[in-house]
Amino acid sequence: MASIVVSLSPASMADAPSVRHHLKENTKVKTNDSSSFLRGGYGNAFVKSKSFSRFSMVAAVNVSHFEGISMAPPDPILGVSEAFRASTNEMKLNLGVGAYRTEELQPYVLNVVEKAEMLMLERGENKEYLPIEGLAAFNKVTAELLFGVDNPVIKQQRVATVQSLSGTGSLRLAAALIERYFPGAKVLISSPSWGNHKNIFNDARVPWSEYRYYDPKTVGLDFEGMIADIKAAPEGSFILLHGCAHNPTGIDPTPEQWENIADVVQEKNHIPFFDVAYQGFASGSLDADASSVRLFAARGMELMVAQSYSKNLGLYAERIGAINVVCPSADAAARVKSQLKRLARPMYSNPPVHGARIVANVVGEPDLFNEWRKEMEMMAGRIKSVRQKLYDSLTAKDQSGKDWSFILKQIGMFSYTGLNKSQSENMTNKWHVFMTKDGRISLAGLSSAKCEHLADAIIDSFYNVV
Ligand code: PGU
Repeated sequence: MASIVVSLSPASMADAPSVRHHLKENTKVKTNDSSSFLRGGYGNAFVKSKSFSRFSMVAAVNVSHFEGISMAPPDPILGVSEAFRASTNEMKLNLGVGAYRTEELQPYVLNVVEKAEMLMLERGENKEYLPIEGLAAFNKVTAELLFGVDNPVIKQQRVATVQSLSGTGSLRLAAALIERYFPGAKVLISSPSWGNHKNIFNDARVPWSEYRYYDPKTVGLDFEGMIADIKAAPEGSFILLHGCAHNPTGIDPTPEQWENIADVVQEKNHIPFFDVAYQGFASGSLDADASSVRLFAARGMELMVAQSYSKNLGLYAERIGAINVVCPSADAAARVKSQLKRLARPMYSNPPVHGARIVANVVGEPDLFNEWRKEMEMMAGRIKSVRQKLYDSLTAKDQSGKDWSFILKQIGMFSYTGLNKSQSENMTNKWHVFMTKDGRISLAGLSSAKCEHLADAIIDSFYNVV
């Protein structure tokens, strides 16, 4: 029910004593008909005025525009961090978000990042707007890092690179390009995938469907299902592929399987669309982790790649990444870039400079670059060592003979434990292990000291909860 407030301005009130008698200031008049008000539009919705001969009456219509909005559910991943912060339990462990922690479970700022920031301060760089496409030095090094400096796509200037708001923003910009230039084209997403993929394409109004990826029976890749679904997709679909360290499963195709995937994608005239959020973080090697993308590029295929520096440089909050579109010619790349800029301009105008300068300095300066590689190996190494320790603890504690070795086969930040929703809830409610409800745990948030506790929690949840 809408309420209407009718008020009179003091001047008009003075002129109209008889009206004042009947209409006191802020008299509320109730009405059921909010629709007629809404039809009137929102431009001057709060105030409707009418002139009478001796006074002017102003009717302020006090209809709430926001009261009817319902509460959104918490985000399945970032909501876990909120719940973790709210918990006061001493044993609490945050294995929800994919963010690297030290052995002391503290956030980690890379030494190379601090060094790059010192350099930036010394240089006294300004805070002027960047161009819409971002920092030129960043765009150059980010594409080179992805494809390799000597890659023909780089040499022939066939890559349209636009700095965007980390991995998420880069995917969103690419989704906007698909929506505008490939109307009706479908994006195929792996089942399962990083939860935000579906949100991104939904919000961009790009139709999507899923291809089979994970086989719970083997706790491995359903390669035949994947190939069959990619084959069955309408010709010219966009196939979203995780470049390395598939999230959430930690299961990647082998090099031979990547070749087969490329065969089918090519056969069906699909467009490969890579999400590379973990370059260097999966194996510790920047080149090895980019090999899937390079394999497709080497076939002369057109493709898109969204990049993120959240994990490999620990720049989570700087929102630094890029969208790269490999085109058939330098001319086409220039045109595609111009359209990406045109899409970015009304969305966020231009990207932030700080993270872009950090990346440009670290990747562009040989000393910092080598130091970065060592730090990345260290981070990837710590994750591998807690992965091993978790496996050892599970095998030592679980007397049933269950084979936990799938944990060792998974790569990257995550382990997909196979725990279902209620088992995952038990992990949190009983053991204070905060994690997503799909059974994924972020090993980047685990310390050696907590491996035993985690193994106890997993065994209890696995055997005692259905
Ligand atoms: N793509 C994949 C496959 C990811 O896992 C993530 C982050 C992104 C893109 C986006 O990362 P940016 O920070 O935008 O560069 N996934 C993490 C982080 C939390 C989240 O959901 O944003 C995760 O825990 O899955």
